[in-house]
Amino acid sequence: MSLELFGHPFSSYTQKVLIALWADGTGFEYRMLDEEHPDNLAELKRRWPFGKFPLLVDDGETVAESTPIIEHLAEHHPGPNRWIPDGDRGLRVRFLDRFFDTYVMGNMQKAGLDILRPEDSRDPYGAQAARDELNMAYDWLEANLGDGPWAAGDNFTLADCAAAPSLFYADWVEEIGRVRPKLAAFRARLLAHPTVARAVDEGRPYRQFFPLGAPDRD
Ligand SMILES: N[C@@H](CCC(=O)N[C@@H](CS)C(=O)NCC(=O)O)C(=O)O
Repeated sequence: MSLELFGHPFSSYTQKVLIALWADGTGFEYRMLDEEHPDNLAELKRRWPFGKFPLLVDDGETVAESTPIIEHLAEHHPGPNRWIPDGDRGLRVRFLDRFFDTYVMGNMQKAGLDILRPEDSRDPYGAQAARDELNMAYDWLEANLGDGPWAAGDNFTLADCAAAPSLFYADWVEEIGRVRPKLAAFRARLLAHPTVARAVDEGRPYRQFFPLGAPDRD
């Protein structure tokens, strides 16, 4: 078996997959996407022209997109965690995974990355709309998260792999705040999970690259 993961320690979607790999104790070769490894970037683009990461390569087979990567791992390299349970609980996990990727991570990226555009190509209206929708997502989560401890109940699942990096960074863009105590407690619980704590630590040296400036916490 040869598993390679193309990614970067500060990338939220890379962290989503790393959390699953580490939690299962699955061995892999980390193909770091940075200036010191131009070959890795070239291979990423050759295998996946969109250039988005993470990307998994399993014995030569390319698997793109964080959720299908974790599903691929669950199918072909299962570990102790059940990333997507059967039945209604599994449906809830899949729904929450989509929710965190779309409404939290997606809006966090839109609001947070606008500043990287050339000044005359920025989209303040779109960035504000993303912030508004992020707040809507927080309110929805505050009202609809169960009593946990994890996103879909007692077990750490795919939904938590998506929730951890998305809430981690989203709170830097738009604070969850004290008005959403349940969501804030969930984020804190996620950050205390050993694999999430490791992902946060491995991303720490790159905090100066956070486009809006990283806050002095977490
Ligand atoms: N839907 C993709 C999103 C991946 C994504 O947006 N990754 C970011 C890094 S966190 C990226 O590739 N950014 C570089 C780019 O967009 O060119 C997934 O689930 O893996």
